[in-house]
Amino acid sequence: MSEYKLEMDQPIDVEEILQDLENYHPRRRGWTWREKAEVQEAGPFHYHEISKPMAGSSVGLMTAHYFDNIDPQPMPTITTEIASGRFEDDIRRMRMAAHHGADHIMVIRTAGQSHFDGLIEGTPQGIGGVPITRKQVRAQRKALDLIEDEVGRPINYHSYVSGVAGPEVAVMFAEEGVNGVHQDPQYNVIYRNINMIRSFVDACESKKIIAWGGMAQIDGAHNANATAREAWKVMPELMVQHAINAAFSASVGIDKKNICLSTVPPTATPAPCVYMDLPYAVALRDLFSEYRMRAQMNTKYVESSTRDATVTHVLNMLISKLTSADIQSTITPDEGRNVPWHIYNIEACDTAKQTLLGLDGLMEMVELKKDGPLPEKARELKERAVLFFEEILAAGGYFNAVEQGFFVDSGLYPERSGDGICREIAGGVGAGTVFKREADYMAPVTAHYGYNNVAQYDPAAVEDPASLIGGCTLERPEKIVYIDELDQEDNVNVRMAETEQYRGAGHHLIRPEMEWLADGTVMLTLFFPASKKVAEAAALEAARRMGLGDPEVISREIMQQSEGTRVEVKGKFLEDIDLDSLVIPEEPDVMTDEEIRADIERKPMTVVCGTVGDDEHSVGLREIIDIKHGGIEKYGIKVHYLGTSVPVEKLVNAAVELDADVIMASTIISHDDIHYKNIASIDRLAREMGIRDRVIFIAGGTQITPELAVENGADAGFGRGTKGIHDATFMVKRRRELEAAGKWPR
Ligand code: Z97
Repeated sequence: MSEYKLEMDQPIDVEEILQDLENYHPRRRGWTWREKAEVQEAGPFHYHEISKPMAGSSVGLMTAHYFDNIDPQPMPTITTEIASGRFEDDIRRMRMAAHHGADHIMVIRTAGQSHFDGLIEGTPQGIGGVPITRKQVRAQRKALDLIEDEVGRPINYHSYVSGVAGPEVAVMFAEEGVNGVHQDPQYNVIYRNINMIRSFVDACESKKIIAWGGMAQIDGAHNANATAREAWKVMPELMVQHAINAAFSASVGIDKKNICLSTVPPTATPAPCVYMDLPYAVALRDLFSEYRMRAQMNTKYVESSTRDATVTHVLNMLISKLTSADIQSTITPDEGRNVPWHIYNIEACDTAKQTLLGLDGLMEMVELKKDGPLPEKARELKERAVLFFEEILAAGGYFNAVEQGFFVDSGLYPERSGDGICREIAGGVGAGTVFKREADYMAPVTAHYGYNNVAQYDPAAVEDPASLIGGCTLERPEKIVYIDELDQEDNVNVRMAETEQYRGAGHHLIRPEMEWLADGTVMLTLFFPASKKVAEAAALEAARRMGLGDPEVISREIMQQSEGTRVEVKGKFLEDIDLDSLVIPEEPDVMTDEEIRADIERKPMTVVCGTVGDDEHSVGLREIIDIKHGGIEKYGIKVHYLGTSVPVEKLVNAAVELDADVIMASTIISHDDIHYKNIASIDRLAREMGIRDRVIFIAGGTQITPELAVENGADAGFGRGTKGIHDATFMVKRRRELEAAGKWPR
């Protein structure tokens, strides 16, 4: 077995992962929940419900660097859903997602896999997801084993046990250490038109295997919400669907703490969504208190805007927080515009972490009302669901109810709109394929549902039928028949050979990427002062002229129909960038606080500063100078602040009068390049006054590019993200240089 380990400063080696896969077996099975941390402290903050920290490496929220890079982890499991179609590239995304806090990686299947009557083998490329095969699952579980060592937290791996081959897939998942699955026979029936008898019989077998594997199970009720014409009206039905699958699963033997309801807030803004969604969530918790909740944002009304999707997601998490969801999904704008890109997975993981941490401790301060519209509406929903159930019984049971179109009807039960999905009991894929087991039927396997006449061979083996053959593949993984590739054209080796020059320790070429290595995909955001139609056409034309291949508009937003439209375009930039040709600026080197302070003590330093020109911005400069914000005052530097809208002449004159060592000009407004023009004026005036060679001149502002500031006459320029310590380091070093050159003291 290889000793391969991930190194923080090296990309994961997918080729290494693919080595010796035939002998790789998962090191554990079953789902892992987060545990509450014993210590609810991180950095300067006290939390109330954070989970155990990641013991390895992670990437905290953007602002964490202000607080010692803390990365507290909320309690719910965080799911990311990956659907790029190439599992080898998804492996890299999994590592990124795990570092951003995902501990539940859900792999979406390729279109149509539900109708495959058996396992797929090899590693063909998928559409809208990956073909789930043993090799693909094994490679990804192996990669996740390495990734979880790196991040120091177990990672749950997940896909689907639905479709015509449900039980076969379930066995393969149990063998390969998959930790979570979607399994709900109602999904087969309603959404994939797979025969209902076949689906429910198969589900018995599948659920038995899921139970053996300790996997968490998510149901399919949310699909009604995404399908019904008016999603918020199917609330009673959603509860009925949850009830059927939850009770079914528990009776087959899945531990209730691993049975998760797939909850979706039934609506999204502009509806008053919390008013509608919260009673629904409360009703679910009341009815299904023994089960777990997997919360997912509403995607029925998602738009192709990251902003819009993010708000919907955050509102979803408010409901999750108020009602204690156990798993938080992070469905992304991918759903809206079919761009399953790395960045959206990661952004959505961060959105979840940020929101859930921001809402930490909420329930210690507020409580859900025990009277008024919340409990009244929750009760009403429960009553509607119970009545729905009674009508199913009156109709002769579930199968008859489906035949009569009870489900995914857009009326609020008991109203019916007559637009429900009807399936025939004797119809659908796989109809007529269920047979009663013969009296002498026997299967020498572990985790098998129903009649199994083992006693005919050995009464002692009744509790453990697999003992008849010395253990089945669930206990004896070496008995698994591993098939590598069946298709010589469509497989991972062929795909990876095509991108070889962009991979590996010594590679020299790089391309921008969104989902597949070197795919060259880029996105542009453009604003045109024009109507939507014109702006779209203009955006495509601009993208073409920039040299982008296959430009396509993926999002548009009207600002005002005549004044302008914001457009996002994706396209291909297929040129290679040679890493050796890049000029990479050095990281600013920063002196320690002590070193700077000692230098100022050795020799005092006076700074004269202000925001120059007609510019009233004061915050940035105050951040740099005020001791309150860790500015340069704290090192003992004497600062004369002249205020805002300071004429450049006044600043230079003050430098002369005060015999300042440093002129510090803040210049924020960048209209017509006025910021650089200000810099050039100060330089010129300082020369005219004869002080330029004995004063350090630095310029700062959010739009300042250091090189351009220097080109225009400053000794240094400081842009966005600058802190007082950067300026102070520069000033001290520059003064030392001048001293060494004999130009100081003046
Ligand atoms: C989710 N965002 O996490 P096929 N079984 C069930 C399902 O809900 C689904 C499948 C199978 C979503 C994931 C939607 N769910 C996407 C209960 C799909 C998928 O191979 O596409 O037929 O199976 O719930």
